[in-house]
Amino acid sequence: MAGITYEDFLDLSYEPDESDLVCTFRIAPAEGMDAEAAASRVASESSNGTWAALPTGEGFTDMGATAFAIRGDDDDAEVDVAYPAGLFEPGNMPQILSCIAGNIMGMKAVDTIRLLDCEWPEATVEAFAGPQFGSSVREEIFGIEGDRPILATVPKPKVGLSTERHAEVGYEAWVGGVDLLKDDENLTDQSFNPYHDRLVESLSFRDDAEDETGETKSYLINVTADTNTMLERVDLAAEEGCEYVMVDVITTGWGAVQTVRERCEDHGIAIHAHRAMHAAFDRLPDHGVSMRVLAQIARLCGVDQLHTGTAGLGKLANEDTVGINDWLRSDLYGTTDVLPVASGGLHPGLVPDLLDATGTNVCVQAGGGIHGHPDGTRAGAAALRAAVDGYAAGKSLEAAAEDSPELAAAVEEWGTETPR
Ligand code: CAP
Ligand code: MG
Repeated sequence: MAGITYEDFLDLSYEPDESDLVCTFRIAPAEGMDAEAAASRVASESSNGTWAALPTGEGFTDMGATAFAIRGDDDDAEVDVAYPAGLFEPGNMPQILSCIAGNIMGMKAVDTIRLLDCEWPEATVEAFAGPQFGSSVREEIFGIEGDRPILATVPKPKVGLSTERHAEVGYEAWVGGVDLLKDDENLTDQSFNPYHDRLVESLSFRDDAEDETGETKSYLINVTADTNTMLERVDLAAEEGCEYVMVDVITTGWGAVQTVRERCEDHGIAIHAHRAMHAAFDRLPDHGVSMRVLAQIARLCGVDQLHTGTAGLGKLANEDTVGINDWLRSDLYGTTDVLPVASGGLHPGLVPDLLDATGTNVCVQAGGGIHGHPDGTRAGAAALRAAVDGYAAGKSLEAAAEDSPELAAAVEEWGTETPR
């Protein structure tokens, strides 16, 4: 029967149009399948084909993708696939992902498949809101001039602290020298620390900390929930005077992130994106969706800050922090950048190596590395601040520690080692 078959999705002479979305996959074809056969099946299933030959003709517009480049061999191939613009609903990230990272992740034609990278065409990018503030939060919210990262902390233990104790820990950290207090990813509206009480209490302590230090302090409350509840929480946060909210963007889902982004623009507040569960997609090197692509999606959907790891220095496995951060700052048809957040097992002794790797246009976030300080939260925050101020002033960690007993105590406690 004439019609669409898998062969129609492979054309090694095809040159992508500038309106095509080009995706690069790493593919391990299944037994008995060569790279070309696997590549054509991936292009087919992710656009408009299926296992059976299909009739075409009147009333059909061809939205087929084309596998146009194959590198490597039949065990491990890198494949470029071009998707025509008309395949996608403009500005609908869930729909795009149902194509390029949908059924193909489970196809029997491949043993493993990983979406490594995307080249986003201009019209596709422009259909998304993109970030409102990006790295300009450093100046716009905090008025930080010069070469120092935003410093953030998350109270620990991550859940279980009462509202009052949580807010007091935040106060100690602010006064000690951090800029931003953030909730942990699994703290939302539990009975031991309800959302609205925490919001009001924390902002009251924030005001005290600002009065005491003369610096701008801010609080990121975690609004993560179903979409309607998130919108209510965003409204409340804005009404009470927050500059930011935090969303667990992977567990929440990108459609909800897009909706929250719109509401945040109504209020002029920024989004801090926590990436809890990203490793379910990106940890296995041969399968899933790379953190690079998740970061691209986050930028299109409009988050302002995004966790991208610690360049190998922290407690969690992370992939290519520096390359991802470069992408988040790269020119994307004039789209605002995203401020990378380094977090997970950081402490003051790691600051010089971290900032050497990431640069200073980042947010440095430490939980245990502040609250686990032998002299408590305030001293822990002072130690982290001394480490970044020392770095900005061109001092070695040792020299900075000579001027700061808190930093000296932190280095004595944790050295410059990566925790596990
Ligand atoms: C860090 C953290 C963050 C992780 C997330 C935690 O605490 O609060 O959620 O950094 O990882 O719960 O682990 P510590 P990533 O500073 O005490 O490690 O940034 O890689 O997404
Ligand atoms: Mg956390």
